[in-house]
Amino acid sequence: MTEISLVRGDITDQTVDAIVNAANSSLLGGGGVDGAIHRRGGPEILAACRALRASDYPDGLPAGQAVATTAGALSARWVIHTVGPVFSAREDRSALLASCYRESLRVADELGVESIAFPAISMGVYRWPIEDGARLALETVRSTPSKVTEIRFVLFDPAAHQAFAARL
Ligand code: AR6
Repeated sequence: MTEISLVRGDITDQTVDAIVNAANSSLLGGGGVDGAIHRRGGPEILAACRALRASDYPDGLPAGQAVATTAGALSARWVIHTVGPVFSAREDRSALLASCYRESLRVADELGVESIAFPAISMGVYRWPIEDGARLALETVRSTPSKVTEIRFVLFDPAAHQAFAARL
């Protein structure tokens, strides 16, 4: 049984086995939750991302995929970086957003992770509408078989927290 919970707050404060980063394809940092994770996790995370770029992703990590690194100075053991799609009103990119959650859980399973924290992937800079993003996030994790026993959504802004709470 997987327990799904919601918390309003900062994902870098969470004590879980893995936290998920809403990264960009470069894996080299950015703003939003990505900036917060690299700031608090320290340079070890960036070094691990650079190594992954050099070894496995010379052209960057494609949207919808996920990859793990150390969590550096964070209390989590791992950071699972995933790249959400930029929202488009013309093209339905829901499958890519669902893939972010599924692939993150698959990587978590490979690592033996029991507890994981997700941010609202694509629902900031990438402009995904929050109600739809919340529905898709919850439906996807509920329908993805995994050995993870605790899935925690950590919502930074009140509107996102409200949208997830309305759906849970
Ligand atoms: N903890 C939890 N959630 C947070 C935090 C935090 N510390 N900080 C922001 N959020 P975003 P995206 C929320 O923009 O839309 C970056 O520059 C935020 O309020 O971080 O996937 C990357 O490098 C929003 O609800 O990610 C990429 O270039 C949610 O996290 C790009 O932004 C996601 O917002 C990715 O955009």
